[in-house]
Amino acid sequence: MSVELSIQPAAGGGEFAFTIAYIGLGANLGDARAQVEDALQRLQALAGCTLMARSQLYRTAPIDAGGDDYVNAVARIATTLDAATLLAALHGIEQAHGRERPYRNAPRTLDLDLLLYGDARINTATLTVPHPRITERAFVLRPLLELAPAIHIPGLGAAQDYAAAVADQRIELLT
Ligand code: A4P
Ligand code: MG
Repeated sequence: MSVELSIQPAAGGGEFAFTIAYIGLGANLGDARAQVEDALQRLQALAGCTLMARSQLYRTAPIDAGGDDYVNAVARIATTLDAATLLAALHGIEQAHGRERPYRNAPRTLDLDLLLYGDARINTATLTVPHPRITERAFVLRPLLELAPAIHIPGLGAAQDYAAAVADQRIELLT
């Protein structure tokens, strides 16, 4: 079950260009579930973004990381922001949750990854899209496929084709 929300046209009804993007959300410090829920609200409230759909919440085993189980989810947004501006906005939401980065893959109050930005392929010093590990993680693939079962990842093909390879990673729906 995903929650669908409608996009509101700009005031005046004029045409406007937007891009469909997918955001991965994760947390495993503090009240992880509440933090992911709050981040979804903040995504909806971001100027230039409309939350189109959100996956259910999943409890997942840490991958390449230690600490507690994670709460993960994926959101689909429509945005008029360019990818770099969107990433900066995501970092702002992380900071609002007191995100600290003591070492790579450290436990975190909130992590927001830009998984997909339309069909763009981006490689800059600060942004790689599609997210480089998108096909290797059940905590991304499962909620992404819940929202978009037929989605294609630019340069990699159908996301569904990668599901079997991550079937050994523990992931369960949060109830
Ligand atoms: N960056 C480049 N491309 C992107 C992008 N597409 N989206 C840069 C977001 N950020 C991007 O990110 C490090 C740098 O990546 C940023 O400065 C940004 O400019 P970060 O958020 O500081 O660090 P991170 O999250 O530890 O790095 P990364 O590479 O996103 O980590 P991963 O690979 O996403 O792994 N296990 C479970 N079960 N659930 C999880 O959510 N997350 C991780 C993090 C490990 N294991 C996990 C989970
Ligand atoms: Mg990150």
